[in-house]
Amino acid sequence: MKFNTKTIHGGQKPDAAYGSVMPPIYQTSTYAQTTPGGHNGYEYSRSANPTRTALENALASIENGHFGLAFGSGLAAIDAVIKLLEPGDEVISTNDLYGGTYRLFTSIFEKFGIKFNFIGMANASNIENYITNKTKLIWVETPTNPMMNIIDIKTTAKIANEHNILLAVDNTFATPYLQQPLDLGADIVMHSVTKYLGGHSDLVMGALIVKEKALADKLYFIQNASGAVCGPQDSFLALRGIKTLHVRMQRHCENGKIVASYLASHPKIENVYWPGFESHPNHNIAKAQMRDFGGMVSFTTKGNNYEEAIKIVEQLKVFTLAESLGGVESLAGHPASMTHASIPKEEREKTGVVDSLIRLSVGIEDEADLINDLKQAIG
Ligand code: P1T
Repeated sequence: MKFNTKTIHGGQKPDAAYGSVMPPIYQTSTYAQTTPGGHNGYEYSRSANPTRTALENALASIENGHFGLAFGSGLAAIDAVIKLLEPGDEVISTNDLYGGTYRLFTSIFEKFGIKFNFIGMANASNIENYITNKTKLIWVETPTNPMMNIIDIKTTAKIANEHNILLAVDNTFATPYLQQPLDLGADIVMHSVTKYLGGHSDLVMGALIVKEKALADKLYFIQNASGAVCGPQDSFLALRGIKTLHVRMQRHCENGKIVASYLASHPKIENVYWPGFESHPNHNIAKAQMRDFGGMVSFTTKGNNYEEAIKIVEQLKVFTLAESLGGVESLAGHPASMTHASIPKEEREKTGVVDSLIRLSVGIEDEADLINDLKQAIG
């Protein structure tokens, strides 16, 4: 099955009871048993729920994995991955990443004795400098949030494999429409389903997708034992969102290119971060591992003035000033004071998250309205 068919049919079959094409929302916590243990595969909805199963099958299919697991948020999915580790283990992570992931790693898991090295991975071979015999996981976001750095998944997977280290890729910004990390050698794909997969800014959810059964079993054990699952209503919405992922992503990419090019030509703009530019340091890697360049664009204004950046995001009218990304509507954010405020200023500025940085999630509205909105807000 090709990708554009998998988004609609992958892992799906009509419901056994009445043939409904969409799975029913099985709004139930529990399932009747004929005798203790005598049930049809479902006994309690933390362990499994048929609507969630339909979603998990769709997730596995679109990422070319064999097993999908859906969680109550993206961070809950990341939390489950780190719970594979033991005190004393080490993780090598991208230094530019979602602020909430950084906070989870440093404020929660460091105190349980897990050590995190946050490093630049623009040159993947840099990873080798940080590998010790305690390194158990490499954590990669690509494109990164919010600086749009591109990390070479294939080379990273080769390094991870040679040292018997797990590679997890946060594929939230790219989605499987643009890149499929499991095919490039990653062990785990993670999503904030809240974003492009859901696609309509109406739910919070996370996902993990893997190929290996033994790894899936460990993650399933953690999912059930820790309990951070999503409910059947949200599973239904995510499944509906996934069905239009390919058409939405195509438009996000078209509009992203138009917006990035407009900003690059604006005299008040200093830097535009978007992997589609030939001047992007890892443009060639982006071209090799991604089908297109996505709808996320970050930029800074000349003079790096905090107040000016705040004024711009406040004046936008079609773009909504809000956290999050990946919905049909365009959003603008100020990472230093919003999504990345939990990263200390010295740390975030090292990776380029400066006071004038603005991040756009370019939606699928008419491009003329988006450009006119930016024009009036930037001046
Ligand atoms: O918000 P949640 O569903 O828990 O997902 C966390 C997360 C993980 N990974 C990436 C790359 C993310 O961007 C996020 C969430 N990000 C935002 C809310 C944001 O505005 O950047």
